[in-house]
Amino acid sequence: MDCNKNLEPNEKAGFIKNPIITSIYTADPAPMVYGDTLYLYTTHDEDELINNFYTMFNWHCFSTKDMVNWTDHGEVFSIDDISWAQDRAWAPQAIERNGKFYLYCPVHKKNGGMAISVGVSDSPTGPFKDLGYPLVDEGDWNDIDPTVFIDDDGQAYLYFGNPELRYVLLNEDMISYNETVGICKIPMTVESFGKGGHMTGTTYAEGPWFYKRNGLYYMVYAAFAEGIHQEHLAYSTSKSPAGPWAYGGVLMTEEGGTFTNHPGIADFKGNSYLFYHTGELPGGSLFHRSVCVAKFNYNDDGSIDTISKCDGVYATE
Ligand code: FUB
Repeated sequence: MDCNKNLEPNEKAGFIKNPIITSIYTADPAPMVYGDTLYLYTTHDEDELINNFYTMFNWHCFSTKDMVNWTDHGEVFSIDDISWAQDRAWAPQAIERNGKFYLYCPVHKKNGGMAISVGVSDSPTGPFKDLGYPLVDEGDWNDIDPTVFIDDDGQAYLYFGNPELRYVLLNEDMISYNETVGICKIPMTVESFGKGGHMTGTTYAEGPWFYKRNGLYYMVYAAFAEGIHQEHLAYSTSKSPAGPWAYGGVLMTEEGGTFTNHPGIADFKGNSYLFYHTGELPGGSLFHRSVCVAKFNYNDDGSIDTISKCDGVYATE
């Protein structure tokens, strides 16, 4: 489905055109609104693959003030900046606190397994500096795809994980967590994440995106339906930041055209946006993805209807 074909040539200047980044292959979009600007952090799929697998060494940043015109800030953090990392610069998320910017990034360690690095910068566009050691490192493969949120009471949460959803309570410094509470495991139940085809028997797979709206907590994530080996996007809600979570439904069907999909949600200048990725740039594949965006609305009860890939390509009032 090519939504952009619906636009007349003389209309395109004022409209979102997907994929929004066309200079390089990008995936795992992570929007962060700061001031009047939306910063978009992405992973970067290299053109040349190693061992026919995800070949990813750095994170990039793009910004916009109108959702149409994008500024490319280039590479802002890299595997080369993380002394203990080997490769797999996977899905990041950024947040600002007290004038500093924190970029949480999963990486493959030199001694095996995945772990989460945090890069710190005085600017949203970096450069980011790693701590010199992992923030979260359980010694297994679950520690990927961090999502960070600061609640109204000042408590920051870092959720992450594939196939299990786990979280830590970040300390106010944002570079350490409450080790007394430790790493909390969310019960992976059908009530919370729907009956599905991933390893826990639920739909939940990876790529969580945690936020709060009108007192309701949302977890949006990449998910597998039973018997379908391609990710769709789904969501769950909770009245508390630690759950219990209640399955909300499918947010976007398997229309991304790649094995993975990955959500990023942002409210910006009066509109709500879902960022995701597809394989739609020329040469696209499951290892050559491209970031896209759709505009959506919440229902009065906070639920979200399934979002189409074509929603919002006309959006920029
Ligand atoms: O891009 C590498 C990995 O694929 C991400 O960490 C996952 O969310 C999936 O998109």
